[in-house]
Amino acid sequence: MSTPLENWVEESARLTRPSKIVWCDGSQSEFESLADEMLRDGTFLDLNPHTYPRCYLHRSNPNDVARTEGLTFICSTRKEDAGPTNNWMAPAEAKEKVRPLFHAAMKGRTMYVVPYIMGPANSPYSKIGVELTDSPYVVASMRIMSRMGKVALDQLGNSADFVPGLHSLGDLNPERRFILHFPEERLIWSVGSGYGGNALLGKKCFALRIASWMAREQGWMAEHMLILGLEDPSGKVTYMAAAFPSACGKTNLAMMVSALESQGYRVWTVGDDIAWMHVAADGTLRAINPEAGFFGVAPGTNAKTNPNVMAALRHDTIFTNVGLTSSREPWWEGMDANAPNGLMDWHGKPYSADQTAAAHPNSRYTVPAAQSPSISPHWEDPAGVPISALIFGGRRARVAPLVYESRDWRHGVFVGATMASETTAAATGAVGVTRRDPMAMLPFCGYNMADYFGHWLAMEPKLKNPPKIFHVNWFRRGADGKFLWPGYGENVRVLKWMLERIEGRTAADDTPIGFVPTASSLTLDGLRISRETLAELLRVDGGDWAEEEKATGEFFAKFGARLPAAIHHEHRALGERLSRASVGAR
Ligand code: SAT
Ligand code: MN
Repeated sequence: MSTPLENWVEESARLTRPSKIVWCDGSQSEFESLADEMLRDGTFLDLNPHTYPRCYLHRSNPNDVARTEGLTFICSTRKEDAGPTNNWMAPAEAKEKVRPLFHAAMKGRTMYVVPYIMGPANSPYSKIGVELTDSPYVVASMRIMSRMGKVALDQLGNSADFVPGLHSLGDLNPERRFILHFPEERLIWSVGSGYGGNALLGKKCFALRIASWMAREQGWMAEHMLILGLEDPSGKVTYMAAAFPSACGKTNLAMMVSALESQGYRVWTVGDDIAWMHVAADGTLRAINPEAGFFGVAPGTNAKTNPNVMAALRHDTIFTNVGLTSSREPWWEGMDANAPNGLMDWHGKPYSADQTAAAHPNSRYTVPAAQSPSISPHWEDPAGVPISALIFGGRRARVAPLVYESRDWRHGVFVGATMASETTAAATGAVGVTRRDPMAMLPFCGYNMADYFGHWLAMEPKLKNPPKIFHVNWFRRGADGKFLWPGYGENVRVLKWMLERIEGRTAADDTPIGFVPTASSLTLDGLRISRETLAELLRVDGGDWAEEEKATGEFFAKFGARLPAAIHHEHRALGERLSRASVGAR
């Protein structure tokens, strides 16, 4: 008798016609032989074995360098269940359209069967996926990003309880690229891309789009959030989860070297991108990081912005689309001051100074989480870590102050639902355009976002002590266009304020948008920042917020009658508080 997994592998092989099927065990020797094969065919270039042992550079096809949101679909039976913010195709139609692209797609190639666990191996919150792929780069990346191979197969046994994901590089033509999610059968199909979130199916496809659907059905949360622990001088660690859109600094925040270390505050990393959160028997919200590695943006990463990751990626790391120095070391913009002589760009061509960049702006490192000096001793705790604060944030040149605290859970959900951010290179399309990105889940929510807001609201009564909800903005700019806040390790000052709010120990101004720190409640010693700059960082501008309130209304209108009444209520309440304040100010 064959198992459900064997049946699906066989059925997929009949469709894709690989010349060989390899079941991956996740071992070091398997990785080494894959790496050798990729070195031979040019998929991998080796890096300096003395300074970057067991590290590789991969150059992707130049038309395949980021997630392609326009080619990503939620294929639920009913269009309304995908909602107005997702692309939708009916399941049967989607399969009819895309099946031909899989037909004999693996001819002359190997099909790798990649079983993996999202979450620590022995956690009740973990889930199993299996990816079938013809890309050895994907196999090598999945081995870093998840618990891959024998450990997953052993845990699965003969069970049918896994999320199947079929992936083929196809011909890498964006015209024939589709990333399809069938949430009702928990199935993923991805063809035509070998890149990151399009191809490592455990990550955005499973751990967010499919998992968010499952989480709503089962009463938990799958969120685009980092998880960190803030240690105070007494040694107590308070855990926080934070949602920011792609390429807005989640990894750097999660791995921060605290500017207040001498005062006893340090940050421990649990996760940098995705949080699965469940209500435990005692009513606490417990988070696990379903991933095992970091797939971080390289440009801008350096010894100042993220010293922990710089240390982590000195061995056993895969680099994608970065530059290559003459001593075979990876290089990217912002790593150090000047491009070294003899540099090759991400296409493999000699770099010249009139070029915009040597590394692609969405170039990445893929590194095992355990290699970070900041990794939390609890990062693989099967019970997860208890979350005391949820943080939302985006890239906003104006409007949003450095930090504010929502009035309560329901208002916090509204704050998350109204998040906006300037777009980045993590997805194809224009960069720097402000778009609404609720909870940083716009590209990742596997169902109607109005229902998603409803799900957030429905979590509150299950929680004994709902986490406090905050909003941050590290990216506010002054009239001269320069960032007002130094960011990075200095962000711990904001985390410390949050901790003191959680513990009821510090002051805030009650403003129409929520609680904003008083100038004296932030710990600023050792930081050179003028009183004017600080005032500007914390300012709630009535005019800007009136516009914001209007734009929010336009965004919400998309959801029609499906938008929860509580969200409408919060929107109206904000409007009223803003107009009362503007009358008061006159
Ligand atoms: O391409 S990924 O989705 O893996 C990275 C990101 O955009 O957050
Ligand atoms: Mn992400």
